[in-house]
Amino acid sequence: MSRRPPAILRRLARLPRAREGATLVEFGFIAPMLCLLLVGAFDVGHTLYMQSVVQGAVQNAARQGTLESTSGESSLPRDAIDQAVKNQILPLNRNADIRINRRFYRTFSDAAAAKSEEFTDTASGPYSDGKCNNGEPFVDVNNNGRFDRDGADSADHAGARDNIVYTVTVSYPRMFPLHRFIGGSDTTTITASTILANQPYGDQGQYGAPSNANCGIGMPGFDQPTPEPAP
Ligand SMILES: [Ca+2]
Ligand SMILES: [Ca+2]
Repeated sequence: MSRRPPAILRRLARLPRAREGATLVEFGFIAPMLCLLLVGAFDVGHTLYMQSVVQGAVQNAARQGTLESTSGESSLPRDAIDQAVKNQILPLNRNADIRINRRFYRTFSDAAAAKSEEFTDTASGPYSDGKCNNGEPFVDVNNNGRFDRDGADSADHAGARDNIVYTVTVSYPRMFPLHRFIGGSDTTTITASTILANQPYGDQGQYGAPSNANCGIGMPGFDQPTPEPAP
């Protein structure tokens, strides 16, 4: 008469043929990858949604900005437009940093080119840096007394028929911690811009002949647009 092996040994003997729980083990292997894909999809989806909201707000603000009441030196109507843009974005992310910039060009082609005003870089040394600084001479095409890397001028000086480039840059901490797994920035930055011509409520202004000026000293690697004050 043979004795039955202990229960624990019988269970161990069945273990190589056991299939119970295999699905759970397999899910354990793929779960991290699945979670990563879901977080990535949420992050991309939220970014696309923010992009569409910001672009829509920019288009609406630019249309209002072409009216005569928003042109010239007065900034009050423009402040109201900017606040309307912020009011559309902030409910989606209270921590968003919103920067708004207006620049103007006489023509659409100038706006599309965004060509820098010409300057003469220092021949050698730290100020031979592709930036306008160290008192380097530049051609002030738009006669505003400043070096303009984008060839544009402040919208404060814009008038009828001028073309305004309206740009909104929104930065906010990532909604989903994707960067902790795949690296990259912990901040999402979205930029939206548009170009619209001011309404023809008057004649368009004209620039005079370009003048010559000099950039400030500043630091190597940075434009120093404001000319140094006379000693
Ligand atoms: Ca330079
Ligand atoms: Ca200038």
